[in-house]
Amino acid sequence: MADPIAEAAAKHPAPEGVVYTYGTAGFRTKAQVLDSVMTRCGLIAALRSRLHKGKWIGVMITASHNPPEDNGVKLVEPLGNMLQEEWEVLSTTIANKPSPEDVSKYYQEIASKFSIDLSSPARVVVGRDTRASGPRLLDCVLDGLKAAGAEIKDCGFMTTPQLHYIVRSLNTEGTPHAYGTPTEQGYYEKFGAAFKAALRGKKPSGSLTVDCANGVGGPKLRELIKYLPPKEEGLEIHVVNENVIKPESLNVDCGADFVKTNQRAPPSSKVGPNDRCCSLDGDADRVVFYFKDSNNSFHLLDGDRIATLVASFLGDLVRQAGLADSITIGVVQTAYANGAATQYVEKTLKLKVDCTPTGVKYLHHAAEMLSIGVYFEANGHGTVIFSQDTLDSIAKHEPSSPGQKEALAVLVAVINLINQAVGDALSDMLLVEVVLAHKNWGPQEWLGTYTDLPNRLSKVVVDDRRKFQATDAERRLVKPEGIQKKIDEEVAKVRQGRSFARASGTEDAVRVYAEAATRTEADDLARKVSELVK
Ligand code: NG1
Ligand code: ZN
Repeated sequence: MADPIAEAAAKHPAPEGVVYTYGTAGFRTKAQVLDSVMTRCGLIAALRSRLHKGKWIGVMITASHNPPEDNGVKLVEPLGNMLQEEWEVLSTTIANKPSPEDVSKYYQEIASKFSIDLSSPARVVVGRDTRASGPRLLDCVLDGLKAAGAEIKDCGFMTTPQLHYIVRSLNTEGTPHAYGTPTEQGYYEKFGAAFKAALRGKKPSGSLTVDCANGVGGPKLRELIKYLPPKEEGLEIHVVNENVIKPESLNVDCGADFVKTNQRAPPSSKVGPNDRCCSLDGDADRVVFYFKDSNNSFHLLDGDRIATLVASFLGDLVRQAGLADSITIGVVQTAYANGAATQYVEKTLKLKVDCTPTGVKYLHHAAEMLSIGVYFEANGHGTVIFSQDTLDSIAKHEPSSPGQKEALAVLVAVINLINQAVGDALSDMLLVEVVLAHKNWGPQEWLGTYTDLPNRLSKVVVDDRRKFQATDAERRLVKPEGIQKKIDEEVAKVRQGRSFARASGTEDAVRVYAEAATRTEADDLARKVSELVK
């Protein structure tokens, strides 16, 4: 009897000698070796949907900020979360099975292990970014899904957060927790209306120049603009780096990763002093802001800045609405957050800070423990999530003054403006603009809230990064033995020093972060710690 699973796997055989890992951002590597992985991810997605009783599961084909020749795939859970960890392991295992028969056998094994009825409905929604390898890899996913007998919804080009939005909306449609209309247009309608409502007649000053990394964010932002208030009343947006016709230009000399890593504007940037700019990454799930001051000095307003801006604004709204007794706000960061940002949240905003390992899933999980959890990685990935209790308290709160009523209205609109399924560059960008408009702030005032400690992030190539094992939210190394003591000794030599080394989850390297009171000390510390790691 024909075995459709083995047949699909045979159609896209695994190249020899490549070992795959479902890491922090799914599978991600050179596109030319991803065909077999894609088909197998289709199989996993169908199994996962069946385990969730036919709820929609998402498959996003993207390599985010990586170079154009790379690609990748990540799976999305029914409420728009990242794939559960146990299933990351199953995905890794199936991806590394050598023969089509092994793939089929393992597919059956997963079904038996979780008592999955293979004849029950499976539903999978697929999206992809603008990479040239996208259509081929999509076909590979579809072959897996068809073999597994899944119902398929192909959304074509999507930003990663749009796909998460659609997955969550499909699964909550018709329930009390309906998230939105499960279409791309539904996404624009929801966030466009929320932006208008959150501005409450305030007009953002000047304009915002948005660098779209020559990726999918460009055409999607163009579309979103049609649903925003006209520029005379709302935000004037200039879209740049939106060339998706030339996929080889994706993330090249532009985009959020370029700006954050190089701490400078894209070379093509032509904006004037104090003009607000932001850069999205290749799949529009992260954003960083920046500007040049009147002396032409570049200033980055990264994920830490977005987190502090948004947390302070939400804190004010909660207080002004008379809800401070029932709602507490917390900020979740990783060790890459600038020490000055952490101190500002704790000492000035007087809010609690949690630190988690790198990777959005850890931050999201920690934020879920809070009534309002603001979480951002320094590189611009992040969002805000509200617990159900918090949403209920806000919904039933009776304001006792016009001031409370106004604050409550802004708070409700801001909640709708935030993509709670996942960090979303477009939604985060509009959120920042709302906060700046309400505070009547330009980028200079935003920058003035605290002064970043000079810092350096370096990448050290090592023979085997698995030798580096970290603890304490990846701030300390337990292995190789003795290395942490040496790092501590170097840190103690500089003023306001802090440094840590950890194995990257997405690249074959160890990352070293160092900060200190001055640029020279930070650079020195990074160099010394890198030497220890080598
Ligand atoms: P790794 O390679 O594990 O450091 C990088 C980023 C993360 C996150 C992931 C997923 C840094 C220092 N690390 O992880 O924040 O964005 O990629 O894309 O920016
Ligand atoms: Zn991304």
